[in-house]
Amino acid sequence: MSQTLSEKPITALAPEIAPGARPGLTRKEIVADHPTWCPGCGDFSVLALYFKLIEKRKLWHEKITTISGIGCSSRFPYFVQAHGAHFIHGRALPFASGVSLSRPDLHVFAFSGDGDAFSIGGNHFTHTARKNIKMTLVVMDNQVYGLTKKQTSPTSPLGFKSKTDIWGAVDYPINPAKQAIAVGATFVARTSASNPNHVLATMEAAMDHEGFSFVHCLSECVEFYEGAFDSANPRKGGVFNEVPKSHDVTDEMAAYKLASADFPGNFGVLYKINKPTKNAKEAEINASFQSKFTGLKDWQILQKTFDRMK
Ligand SMILES: Cc1ncc(C[n+]2csc(CCOP(=O)(O)OP(=O)(O)O)c2C)c(N)n1
Ligand code: SF4
Ligand SMILES: [Mg+2]
Repeated sequence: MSQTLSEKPITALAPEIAPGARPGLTRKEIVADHPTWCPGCGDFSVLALYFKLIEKRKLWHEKITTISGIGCSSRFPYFVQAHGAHFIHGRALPFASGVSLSRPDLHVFAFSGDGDAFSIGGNHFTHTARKNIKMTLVVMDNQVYGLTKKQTSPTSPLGFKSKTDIWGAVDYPINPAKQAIAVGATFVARTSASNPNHVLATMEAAMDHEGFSFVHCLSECVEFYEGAFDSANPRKGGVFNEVPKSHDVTDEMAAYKLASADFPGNFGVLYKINKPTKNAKEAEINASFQSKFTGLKDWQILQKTFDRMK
């Protein structure tokens, strides 16, 4: 990156552009490697809208981090020219939690697949949500394991034929939005890669939420589950029903009921409440502790703690 870092106090977003001030990133600056997804994969749309979000909100490289687990969808950070990590299968959230808690000045985005987030990473989803750690998790749900070439995932519908269920899936699928509300996520939204404007608006609202924001994004795997989301796509004869304007997003029971509607259900923000984040609570504890050691450097405080333990 050729630009020098700003000396100004760090904020999550770049300031208004004044003459001579550092501008936000352009799409050209944020695009990395050529995506290796199959032509027509829904994940292309999510990536393009992430670039748009970064450009629109004038984020700088060091103000955003992109973290993922393993899967086709989890290749995401490879294609973003910014800080990030393609981490272990199912473990994007613990990694993202560490970044979020130690760097309150930037926004953490985690991208997962349905298998990564709800199968191997299912426990991390629960605990990150209940702790209300500030970050945005976008799950690109294609209702199949794409990377490993068509196994049943936790969101595959009953009867789905795959390499692990050759006679059709017999296990009841989970409903990601319902699960997110139940485990304590403070922002829960549903969108679809086939509706670009909706994806962008949803990711933007999620980013602005002060807490754990979860975006369930339908993203078709054209190779192993073609047509899975046609019923939610008006261009394919389906319907894209938005969350009714009358819906109270702070009403947990109403949100749960709305999230329970038969597939494809309603799209938009289903649930949003404000609750102190783990980030804020830990910062408070740290500040009160550090106030007892004014004038000392972090390592000196640590040394004092070790000395006490002798
Ligand atoms: C510990 C471990 N177990 C299993 C795998 C094999 N594996 C890689 S990706 C994947 C599933 C990916 O499915 P999903 O998260 O839905 O992503 P998609 O490829 O569909 O985008 C599996 C089982 C692995 N890499 N590591
Ligand atoms: S296998 Fe499916 S999910 Fe993976 S890149 Fe191809 S279309 Fe996308
Ligand atoms: Mg998948």
